[in-house]
Amino acid sequence: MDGVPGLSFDGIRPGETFTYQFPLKQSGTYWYHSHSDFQEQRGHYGAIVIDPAEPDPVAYDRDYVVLLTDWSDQSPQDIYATLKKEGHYYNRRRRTVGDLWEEIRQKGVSQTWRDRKMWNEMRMSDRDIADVTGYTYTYLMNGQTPDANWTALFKRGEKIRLRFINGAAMSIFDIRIPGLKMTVVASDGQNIEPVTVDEFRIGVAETYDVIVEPEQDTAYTLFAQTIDRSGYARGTLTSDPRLQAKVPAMDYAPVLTHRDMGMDHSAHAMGDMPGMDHGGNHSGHSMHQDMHKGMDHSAHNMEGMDHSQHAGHQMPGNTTDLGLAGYGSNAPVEHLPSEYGPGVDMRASMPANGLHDPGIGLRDHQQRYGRKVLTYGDIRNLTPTLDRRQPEREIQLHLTGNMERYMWSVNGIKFSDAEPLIFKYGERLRVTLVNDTMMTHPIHLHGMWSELETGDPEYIPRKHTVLVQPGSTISYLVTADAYGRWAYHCHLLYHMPGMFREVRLV
Ligand SMILES: [Cu+2]
Repeated sequence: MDGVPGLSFDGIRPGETFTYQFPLKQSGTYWYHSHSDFQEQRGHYGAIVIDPAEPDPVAYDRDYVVLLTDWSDQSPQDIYATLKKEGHYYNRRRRTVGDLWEEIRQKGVSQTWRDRKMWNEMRMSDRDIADVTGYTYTYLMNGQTPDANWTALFKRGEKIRLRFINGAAMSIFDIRIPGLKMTVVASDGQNIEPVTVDEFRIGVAETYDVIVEPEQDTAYTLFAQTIDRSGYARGTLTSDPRLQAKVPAMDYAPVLTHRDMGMDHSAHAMGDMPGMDHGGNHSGHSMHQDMHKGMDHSAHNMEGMDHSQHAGHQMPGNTTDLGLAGYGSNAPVEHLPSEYGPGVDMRASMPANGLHDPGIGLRDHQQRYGRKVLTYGDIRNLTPTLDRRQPEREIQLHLTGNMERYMWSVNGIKFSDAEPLIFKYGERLRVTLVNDTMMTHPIHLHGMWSELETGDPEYIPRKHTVLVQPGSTISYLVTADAYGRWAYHCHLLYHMPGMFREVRLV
């Protein structure tokens, strides 16, 4: 019943009734939405909360659903057509003359010139964090605009469970409640070992349940700024409906770096790369291919690199720096022939492991603001791993695209040209996702759990949607335990037409 029209059922025609019937084996915070056309962007979604049959391991006095979405008065068909014509259309964060002087002050004239030339030749912008932004979106909390200020009440001393659901079409949010610690107790409906944070990122389709315990009779702002800082959703948690708290300023907007291109060998990467030919005949889409041909990785001086600054930095095929030898994929990252074509503008040559990466725009929040930010590496399932088998099989999938042409694909092949992925009933497999783009993609597998390898094989958390950081890898285990034809796709609505696979269980 985790169905998608065209794959697992025929869809529901106007005026028709369709009855979903399924044995309830789970509990927790979930949501539902239309999978037809772009209906989800039009508001065709809702929250689902399933109470557990047994006593809840999480103690709380009251709970609220906090459903985050993005609304545009433009039709979704218009938005998609606009993106197809100009992938950067909604990105109004182009560089200014002031930015140029600041960059020169920080990096010097020659480095600034080299960096800018590179971005221009790739026909990319280092500010492409989100495709669709606050330029057209209003961000909603439980259907309310920031000014309408959705409000929830509490009594001092209560434990409040907030069930955050990201039901947006295209927007990844960073959530915090100034003045309150949040103890994360569940993700994607599954109980996890409680972890206390100041801030967390929620990808499209993910859910996170947190417990907060306000100790004062006052108001707090529920603040959910988008990943590109082009807007925010906002609400209030208060002991008195007449009170509201200050709405914080949004944090600085992130800028993409070489790390996000899967070239995590540094800030020096572009500067001291002998044999790189910046001149001449590069068409935009082949820039990276040429760049990597020209790079002599073996000769590149790796000494003096400060790995400690890169939490979770990991060379492909080397898991020792995580202390997890034998856990996670050891397979080298290999690009397929199908990844070389006009639909792919970038391939990560040295992708980092995304497990301990808070994500672009959040990496320095601990240092800068003293905020503890949740990472996937912090998540352990509350109860022991059910399927304890080692994977029999490994699959590496590359998330690929061309921003300029607004084409998205898997392994360089868009859905309409792709063969289904075949899973065999009963098998245990490992999927490693390699993000060969500079966007953050929330990848959603229908029908089966994505058991995210966060570090402890005894307590593997089960996710239905996994954020894959730009230029990074992440891997999870899957037990193929549900016959059928399942959708497997990026949950960013306008990436979905291309970045999509059918998984067929045989
Ligand atoms: Cu995507």
